[in-house]
Amino acid sequence: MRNLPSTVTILSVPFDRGATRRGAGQGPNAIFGSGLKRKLDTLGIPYRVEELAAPPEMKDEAHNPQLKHVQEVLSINELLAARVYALAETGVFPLVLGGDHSIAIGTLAGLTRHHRNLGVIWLDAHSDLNTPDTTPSGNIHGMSLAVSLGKGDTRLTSIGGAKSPIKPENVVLIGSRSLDQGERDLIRQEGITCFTMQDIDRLGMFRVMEEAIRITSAGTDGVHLSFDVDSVDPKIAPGTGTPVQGGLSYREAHLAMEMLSESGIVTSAEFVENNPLLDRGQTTSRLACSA
Ligand code: EXY
Ligand code: MN
Ligand code: MN
Ligand code: MN
Repeated sequence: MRNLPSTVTILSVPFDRGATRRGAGQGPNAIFGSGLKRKLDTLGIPYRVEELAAPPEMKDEAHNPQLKHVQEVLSINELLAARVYALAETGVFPLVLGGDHSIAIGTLAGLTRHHRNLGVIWLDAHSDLNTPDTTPSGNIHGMSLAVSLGKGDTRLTSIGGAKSPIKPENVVLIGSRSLDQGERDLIRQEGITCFTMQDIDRLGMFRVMEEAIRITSAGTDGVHLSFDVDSVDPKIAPGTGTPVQGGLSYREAHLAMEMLSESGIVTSAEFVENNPLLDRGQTTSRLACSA
């Protein structure tokens, strides 16, 4: 049994300055090209599509190697936060298509202006919990969850204005297998639930998802799914800029989505890091449209 959202607005965000490798900016078009609209029509879900204009590329005048392309990241995320907030206020399901994972900053800023106590399911090979002090790359897509927990550069944490920061106890990481030391420290300090690939091997995806659903829906007023396609094994989803071996199988990824759909808890979602320039036969985009 599925619970389908009543109206969806797809926000296409062709932005990839939060990552080193370019190409995720072409992710939304590749997903449309792989049949997303047909799929939604078949399921009978009414939707609208809006594309956010990517900010003009700026010369990184005050280049900060710990915070690369911060001006462009600020600019797209302010825009995105405002749109997501407006949609959430009118009861529409925001479905954000990235773009690199730095756009989660805007999505979550908009959502937490509307929701007082949001649950977050973060499916990702990484945890994106770096700050300018811990980042090994300076890439902001590796910092988005930390920013949404109120940690890091204040220009980033204040995107979207006054909001209720996400509480660490409402966050569940799934599929983690590439964590930097600073990220591990933060997970421990903040008590964030983290189901690594080893946990999935041992417990099975079914139990992991049961727990994730229980934790993120307990006392919350909405649940956001942040789906980084690099959570899936690169053999199945090769079109991504920071692939890590040993990821989710096709069936594990499907089971996760099926259980979330049945639970009816998800109030918004984003699909990010799909890079068609690195994809083979658009298998990653097709996976994003499969059901
Ligand atoms: N942890 C690494 C960094 O911060 O540079 C890699 C982050 C990759 C982020 C990808 C999208 O999830
Ligand atoms: Mn990510
Ligand atoms: Mn990732
Ligand atoms: Mn399925």
